[in-house]
Amino acid sequence: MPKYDLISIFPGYFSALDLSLIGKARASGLVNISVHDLRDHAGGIHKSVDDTPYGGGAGMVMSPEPWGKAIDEVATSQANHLVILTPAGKKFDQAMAQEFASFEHLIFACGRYEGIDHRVTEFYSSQPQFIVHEVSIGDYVLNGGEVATLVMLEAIIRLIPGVLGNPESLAEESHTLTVEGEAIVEYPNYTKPVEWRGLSVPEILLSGNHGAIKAYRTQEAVKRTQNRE
Ligand code: JE8
Repeated sequence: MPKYDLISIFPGYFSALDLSLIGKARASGLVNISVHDLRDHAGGIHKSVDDTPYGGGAGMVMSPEPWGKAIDEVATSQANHLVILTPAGKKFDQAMAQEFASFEHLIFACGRYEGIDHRVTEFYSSQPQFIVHEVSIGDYVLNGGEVATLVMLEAIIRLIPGVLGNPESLAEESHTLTVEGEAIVEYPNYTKPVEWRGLSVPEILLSGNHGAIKAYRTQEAVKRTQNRE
């Protein structure tokens, strides 16, 4: 079963991983998630994990020593994929989710403040049993890596065999749908009642003509894809 080790000074963020699909996947032994408090590896009576930046500048930088200890504690002799969340990282997308879903062990380093001393990236990149991935979930500013890790885990874990009840919904969904080899977004969905606040469900969806419905859905999905770009 795939193992995910999450390291953070705010382990409470990850209580959401007890819920819904991910909570069920954990309870049924499809994935193993361990949350680790970086402060357990902090030094001194004040348990500090940060310090002022060399070269000056605003804010604080996370010290490498607690990170080294926390990462070494969860490392195995096998391939360790170390994911370091940073706005400077490679943009996370569905292809990366698929790649990460194929790994048996991922370590997520969730920094705060101005981020983690860069020697953590440098050191583990130089270790043959580690593969370091600097990842960003998108071009907007977050306060740390925790929420980004939640986003990534949700995208990754639903791809693990057995996690989705209905594997058809995996093949059918957005970003795997294609028209002439191009990825298109989802078509719009409707359910009962057939009329709501003066708005009707498109007639064709009530027709029972499966060929026409498929063509209509593709046409609407292509429209949405074009409006988005
Ligand atoms: C982070 C982050 C991802 C994304 C990830 C990790 C650690 C103003 N400063 C905010 C600038 C440097 C980073 C500071 C906060 N921070 C942000 C992210 C992310 N993954 N897509 N946006 N932001 C850290 C510290």
